[in-house]
Formats: sequence, C-alpha cells, structure tokens
Amino acid sequence: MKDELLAKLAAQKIETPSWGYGNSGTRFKTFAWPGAARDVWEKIEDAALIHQLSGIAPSVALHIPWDKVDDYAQLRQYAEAKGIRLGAINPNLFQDDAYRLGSLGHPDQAVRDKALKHLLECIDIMHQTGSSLLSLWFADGTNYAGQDDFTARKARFEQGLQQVYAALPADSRLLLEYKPFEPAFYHTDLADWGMAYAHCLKLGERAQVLVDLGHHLPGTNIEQIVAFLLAEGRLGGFHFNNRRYADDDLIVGSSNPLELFCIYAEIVKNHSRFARDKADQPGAPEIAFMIDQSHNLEPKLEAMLQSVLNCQEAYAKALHIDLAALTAAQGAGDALAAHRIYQDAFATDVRPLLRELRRAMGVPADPIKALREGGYQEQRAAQRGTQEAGGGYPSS
Ligand code: PSV
Ligand code: MN
Repeated sequence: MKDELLAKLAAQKIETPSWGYGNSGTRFKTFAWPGAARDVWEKIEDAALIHQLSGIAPSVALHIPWDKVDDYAQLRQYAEAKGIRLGAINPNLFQDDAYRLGSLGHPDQAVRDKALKHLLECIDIMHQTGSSLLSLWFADGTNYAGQDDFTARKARFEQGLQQVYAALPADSRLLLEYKPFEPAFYHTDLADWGMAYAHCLKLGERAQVLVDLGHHLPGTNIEQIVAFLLAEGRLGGFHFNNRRYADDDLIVGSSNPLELFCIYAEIVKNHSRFARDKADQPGAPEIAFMIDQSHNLEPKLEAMLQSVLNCQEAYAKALHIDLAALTAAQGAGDALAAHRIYQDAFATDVRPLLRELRRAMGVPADPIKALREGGYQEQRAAQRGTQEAGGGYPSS
C-alpha cells in the first residue's frame, strides 16, 4: 500500500513556466528582482534547479516570442544537459499592436492571417523542440456591448483553429484555455470551459481543454469542471496557480488549498476509472500538469518551488481518500460520512511520507530549506545582477 503510494508520488510531474522565472508585474509596476532570469537560457537553468530540488518538475514550458532563439536544437540540448526537457509551446497573440481588437477573432482578415502565421511558426518550433503540446490562450474579446458580432467572431475562431489543428505535428495535442474576462472586459471569445469544449469537439480528439485555476468567476466549482472533462476524455491539462479575486497568479494552494485537494481528488478517482496506462487504452493522452504563475513581489525560485511542493502535498492527501468507503457512503446516501472521508484525507499530515519519498528519490527532504541554504539566489544575484524591469502604469 505504502509502496504504491510512493510509486504514484514519484511518478508525479509538474511543468513549470519559463515566464515565472523572469521579472514580471502588474499594470502598475514591475519590480526588478535581483538575479531574475534575463533570457531563456537562464530560465531553463532556473527550471532545472526547481527539478533538481523537487524531483518532480522535469520540463519547462516556453512562450514565443519571449523565448525565441535562433537554434532550438541547441536549446533542447542545453535543457537536456541540465536534466530537463522543453515542454508546451505557448504562442503570444496579445502583445502586438495589431491585436488591439483580437487575433483569430479580429474583424480584419489580414490580422487573422498574421495570428495564424504566428501559430504555424509555433508549430514549427514544436517540431524543433520535440514539444508535444501547443497551449493556446487568446486574449480576444470586446469591451462594449455591440462592439462586434459574437457569432461572426465564433465562426472566425472556428476557421482559424481548424487550420491550426490541421497543421499539428503527429502525436501532439492542442490545449485550449478559456477565461471569462481580462484584458477584454465585456466579453471574451472563449469565456468558459463549455465554449472551449465545444470548439475542441469540432476540431477533433487531439484538441482538449486546459483548465487554468485563475480563469473562473468567484464561486465556480472547478473540480466539477475537471470531473466532467475527465469523463468526456477532454481534460488536456492544468495551469495551476491560485486566485482570490481574479487571475492573481498566486502560489498554488496558497489561498484555497481545499480546492486544490478536491481537484486532485478527481484525478485520483479517475486513475482507476480512466486509467491512462491500462492496456485497453493504449496511447490515451496524459493530463498535462503545468504551473502558470508570474511572481510580482515574491522571490521567484522559492515561489515556484513552493507551488510544485503544494501540488505534491495536495496529490499525496488526495491519494489518502478511502475510495471504497467513499463509494459505499455515497451509495448509502450518507452525505456526512462521505464528506468526512474527504475531510480525513485532507487533514492527513503527509509531510513525513513526503520526506521519505524525497529521500528515496535522492532529492532534499526539505527542498525549501535546501534552496534557502544552497546560496542559489545569492549566486544568481551576483552573476546576473538586477535587471531594470520598467513597465507598469504610465505616470506623468
Ligand atoms: C493570461 O491570463 C495568462 O495567464 C494565460 O493563462 C496564459 O496561459 C498565460 O498568460 C501565458 O500566456
Ligand atoms: Mn494560463
């Protein structure tokens, strides 16, 4: 039993985002962090450190053009030499003047063509990096009622996404993110999981929904969305982070650990129901567990490591749910007994088990302590200096 638990925990994988290692901010200010990664090489170096300390973060997602290089084979080799691999490719369809009114949803065909060209460039990069995930988030939307036509925009998206899907490398997947608002404030073209799901259904099996925990209105039951998508075979992956108000990008599990636990509970329950590694489901897609965070005022390495560890802790707790007793209580209609089974698992102190796991995996038993005492932050600050970040709200 314990061996099985440890094996499952050792197999856990969380991808970290390159953009979480560089300076980032809000629209008010980007604070410069001493030693923050200045380019993609340093971001990979930082992601590799997080893997070295945690043992469960073996890949890093790239964002194009932020992480653009001339030679992706060289980047790939560099990552592999550091002990990690290049993960999901994230196009950028929100930082060009042309995209003021949208990208694939833009009323002007010329802008839609530009967006498509960038998406195809990202697919080409997938070939070069060996990445099997194209992770799409669109900032498209409008600010005012009547500004553009919902249905026309939907049709434009369908057309654009079809072209992207048709160009996907074999054995790769398209993950589609949704978000109810921001930067658009009246409507967004992919506002919720249902819209993303509907697009994915039309595209084909390799199009799946990506659930970013920061992209829901207050009160949304995210674990139910997860369960539904899992049951439909369309849960492509996660962007873990934590929100209190909106897309806050805070450390995973920092403000709502119960929600994180409940999400992992759905994963654990479905291990048995939709086991990805069962012989009768060869090649069934894995769920991509990824972090999407950009830290504004906290130390970047420590924040990322904490998020990875919080995912590990939530998963370990969820693995403690007594599934047989839960099914029996649910079947008997015993609401509170069933609820207590959840509460018991959530209250389990899994820290001793995780220390044992880490010793077995050859990583520090206390990764945060190892990070703090290892001098990594100081070395980076000395080598990289403090890069002026600029940006933020315009002032006079
Ligand atoms: C913006 O909301 C966002 O956080 C999306 O979630 C993307 O995944 C990410 O930025 C990177 O583009
Ligand atoms: Mn995201």
